[in-house]
Amino acid sequence: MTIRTILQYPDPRLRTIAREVEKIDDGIRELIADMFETLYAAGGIGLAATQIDVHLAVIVIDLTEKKKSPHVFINPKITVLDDRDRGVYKEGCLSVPEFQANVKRPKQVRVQCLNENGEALDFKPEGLLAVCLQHEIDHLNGKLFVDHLSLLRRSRISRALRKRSA
Ligand code: QAP
Ligand code: CO
Repeated sequence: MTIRTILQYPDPRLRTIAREVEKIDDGIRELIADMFETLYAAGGIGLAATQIDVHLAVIVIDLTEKKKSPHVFINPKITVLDDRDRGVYKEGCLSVPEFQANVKRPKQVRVQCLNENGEALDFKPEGLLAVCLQHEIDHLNGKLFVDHLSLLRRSRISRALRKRSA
């Protein structure tokens, strides 16, 4: 298992659209193990493969931050069930370190995907899991939570991060 480097905003590779996983083989199982290793080392709750520069539709989430509840979501499809029912959550991202911002998202969504054993899942996540899945599925589509903010706030964040890494 390897801790992989997490791409940092505004790295253009974060804009890559992920491909679907065709077969859950040893390569995918190794990717998943590395993603959990990277997630836990960074102290996060969710990571998309995009963030480690692997452009396959794989997400790992552990909301407990105690390595107790690892969940894998492969080839997720999301459906918004009620566009008017939205909630605000203060989000962060391992690719946008030390920045948080309120993001408004639908509360009622349906997710269809595969787990690490290739079994089909079809469920309606609630609360933080619903927020986190939408955030991570955005990554697979080359989208970041800062894209939900105003252009002014976004340019301030990218300037501050560029300065920090310079
Ligand atoms: C996405 O984010 C998320 O800035 C996962 O200094 C966040 O794991 C979904 C993190 C909130 C729903 C709600 C961020 C760790 C972790 C930082 C993360 C930092 C250290 C972010
Ligand atoms: Co993120």
